[in-house]
Amino acid sequence: MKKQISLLGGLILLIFLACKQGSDVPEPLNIQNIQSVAAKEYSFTQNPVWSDEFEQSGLPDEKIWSYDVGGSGWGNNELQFYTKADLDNAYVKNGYLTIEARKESFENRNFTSARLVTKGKKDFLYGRIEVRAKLPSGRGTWPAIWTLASQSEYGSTYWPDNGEIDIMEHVGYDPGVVHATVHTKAFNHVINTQKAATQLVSDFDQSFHEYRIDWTPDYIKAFIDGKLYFTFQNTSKGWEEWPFDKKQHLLLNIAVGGNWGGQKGVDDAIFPAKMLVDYVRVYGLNN
Ligand SMILES: [Ca+2]
Repeated sequence: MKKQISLLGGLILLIFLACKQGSDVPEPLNIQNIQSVAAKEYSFTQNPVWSDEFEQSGLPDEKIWSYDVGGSGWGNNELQFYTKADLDNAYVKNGYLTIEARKESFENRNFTSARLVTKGKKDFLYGRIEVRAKLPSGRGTWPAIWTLASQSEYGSTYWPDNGEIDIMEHVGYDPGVVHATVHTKAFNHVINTQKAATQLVSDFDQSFHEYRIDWTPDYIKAFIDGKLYFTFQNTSKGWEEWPFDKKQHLLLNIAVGGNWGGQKGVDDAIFPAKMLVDYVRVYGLNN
């Protein structure tokens, strides 16, 4: 009986200790705590902060666009010479910008084309970028809708240290396969660590499609006609992985040949090759 009493006493003591310990357990997370650790929701301005609908015929609007000029190969052994303000290679008509790659000798090259850039005119940090375009087809074409950093702020070399976002790339020998890609110092194609995804767009050269990215402090997402197919998260491990907290600018071009576009050669019979752009719309990030 005595033993039983001491057992009962021990049990009561254990319950008491358990209850006391229980009071040290942190309170369960309340709803507010949960919300503070959930992913931040971003939204964009209802109207574009800038856009080009390409409604004025002639050369592209010089308030928005400049030209990268030359036949240097552009780091990729590309075959074209990019001309400056030449209506043969870049013109606006009937509501569309056309970039036209042509087979013709010019300077040191056998092809001409154009590379339009907004650098110094329309530079932007974060936002939703929409470009509605119909792409060229044919082996050897390499159209691109993309962004580069407007200043060299990080690292020792402008590229890839300061980042590149490819909203749309397509190589003619692989028809319909559209690529979205991010390049940084840690992730780039030279060391085969680039971050990328593809989406099949079988009528890429017959129909217009909207190529888009949403760029926020936390992620870059790529869409075609509103369908998400690529997400690159900010790793928060420094500029080597995420240099995308500085201004970038937009580029539109058709390259000919090159390390990627020319992997299966160039079909001379496909020229002229045209990319038509219906609009470029850039929306700001809401606070
Ligand atoms: Ca238009």
